[in-house]
Amino acid sequence: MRFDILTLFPDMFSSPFRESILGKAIEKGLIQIRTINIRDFALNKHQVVDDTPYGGGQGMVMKVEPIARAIEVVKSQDPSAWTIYLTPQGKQFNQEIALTFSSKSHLILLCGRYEGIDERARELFIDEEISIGDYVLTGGELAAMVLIDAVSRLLPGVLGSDRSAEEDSFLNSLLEYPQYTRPFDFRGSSVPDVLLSGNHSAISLWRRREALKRTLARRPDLLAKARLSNEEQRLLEAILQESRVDKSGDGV
Ligand code: 4HQ
Repeated sequence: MRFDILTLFPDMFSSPFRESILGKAIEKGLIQIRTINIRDFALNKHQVVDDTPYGGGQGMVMKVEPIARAIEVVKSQDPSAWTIYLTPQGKQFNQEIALTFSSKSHLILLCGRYEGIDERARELFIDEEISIGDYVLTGGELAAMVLIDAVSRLLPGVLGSDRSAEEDSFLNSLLEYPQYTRPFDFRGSSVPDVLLSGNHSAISLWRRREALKRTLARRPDLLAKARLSNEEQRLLEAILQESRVDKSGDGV
């Protein structure tokens, strides 16, 4: 899979993608990440890429021509490339969108700075607008990195093992169960006994209960749209029943 990043700050991308899993994926040729400096496509003498907004107001707007030329160069090499603009005004990124993008062969990611890009660049060259969340960044670069990271780890061979079943678990909308490793006792806080029991069905049952409890407590919105198995449904009923008993104060 290829990612072409259009940015005014290509250096921001060097170390995050050299490290660890993505670095290995690049070495193995599973993903290819290119940065393209939008400034190289400014034809004016001083390579100006921004200008003041029509109508006045604060800040600067990224000019349409350098963006247009940069995208057109990439698109002329591969007309099938899908062009994404990172913006808080876009559709909110999630695991399902990551999965959809992972089946594309070539993404172009446009990173805006300042007050964003000229509206005509969006209308004429952008296939889809994506937001990584409701907060304001200084530019689209970090958002592009988040997207590339989440998409790349879904590609075959990028993670060591086949994790597809686990990805399903998030798409099925449950949070993960708690994890522990050595030591058994840390400052008086110990690991739940069941995890040392060697009883695999008891461990699996405990984990499913904990995942349900955690999702209920922290992300009831996820639980509402979760597709639970019959057994998970029963476990959830039992958890809800327990919490009703706790609240009623019986036996206290
Ligand atoms: N920005 N999700 C403003 C973001 C952002 C986000 C990128 C800041 C675009 C012009 N991008 N520039 N949140 O905050 O994607």
